[in-house]
Amino acid sequence: MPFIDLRSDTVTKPTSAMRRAMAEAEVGDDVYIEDPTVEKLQRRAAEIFGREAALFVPTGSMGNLISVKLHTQPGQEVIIDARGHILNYELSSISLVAGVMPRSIPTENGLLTWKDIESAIRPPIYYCAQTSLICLENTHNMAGGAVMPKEQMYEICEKARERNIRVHLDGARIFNAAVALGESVAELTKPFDSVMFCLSKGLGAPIGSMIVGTKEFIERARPLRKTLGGGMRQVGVLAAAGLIALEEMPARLAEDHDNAKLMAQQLAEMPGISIVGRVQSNIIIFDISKTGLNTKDFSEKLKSHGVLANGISPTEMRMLTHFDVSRSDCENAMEIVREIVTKR
Ligand code: TLP
Repeated sequence: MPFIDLRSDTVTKPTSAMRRAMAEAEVGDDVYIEDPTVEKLQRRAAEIFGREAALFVPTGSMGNLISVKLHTQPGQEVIIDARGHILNYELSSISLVAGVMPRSIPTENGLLTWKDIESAIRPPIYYCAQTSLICLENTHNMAGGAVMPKEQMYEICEKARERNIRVHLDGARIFNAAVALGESVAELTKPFDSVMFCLSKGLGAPIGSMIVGTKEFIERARPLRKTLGGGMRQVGVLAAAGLIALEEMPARLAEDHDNAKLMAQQLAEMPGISIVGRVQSNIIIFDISKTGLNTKDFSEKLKSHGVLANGISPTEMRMLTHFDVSRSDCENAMEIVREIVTKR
């Protein structure tokens, strides 16, 4: 029996349509800007986001890093919420490569407001590092897939512009946010200076992310991608899967959200478990401290029953739904969790 893998939506395997498209992809050398499939993917991504240009990058982490570096000068500060992916799971790359200092702000639900941000902007005094960038994340991974409403993002972008501060969106799961909010990704992300989104999470492509922005921004991003070792050659084989991810997969994300809500409802009724935040997309974070188990032991017990899920702290577990887990997989996984916690 294969595992029911709830560790992440990054674990999805390419669909058969993706595999076929990959096998048949027309390719060229993308460092020479000659790969027609990559060009097509970039054009479509720019179109879908209503932007001038887009660039295919190997990972979301590289897309974020390129964006942060292009919006800042070494020695400046970047505002980011304390649970942000850029701050916690991309090593210290923005400090190492872009030479910037993250100023992290703790929030209750991972979703920064302009009020939180305003008080963290450094005064224009020569001995203070200057704030040049704000990074937002939508949906917010470590806040349990929380969705930042459009108005909140727009207000931050508008006020930041008045202060001459750029705003980058880590939109690894922006298509999930769009589904949850019933808005298009173009409308949701319109005021941002740049957006990174992932093809390789809920959209199911095996590899790849995109950054979108102005033509000028993307022209500056291309040499930086090469500097970081991300200049790829006949990468149309990946872009072909990315095109299917982009065109066909957003429509099915609602199913993942429904499955996550179903699991959250069931988890909330189990002894010792409490859901962290409100489950709005495909991510569930739940506290197990009152079960008497730590997350390491909990994960091991799950694994021995065929379910994979990781702890994000000694007391909190994370589960994600995606197209490689069906509704009945989710129901079965909940049966197993129930058995583990009620046996105690
Ligand atoms: N997230 C991964 C892990 O790194 C935690 C996951 O399993 O959720 N931004 C956000 C919001 C992300 O969740 C991730 C990956 C990234 C950026 C980085 O993407 P990759 O893994 O392509 O570098």
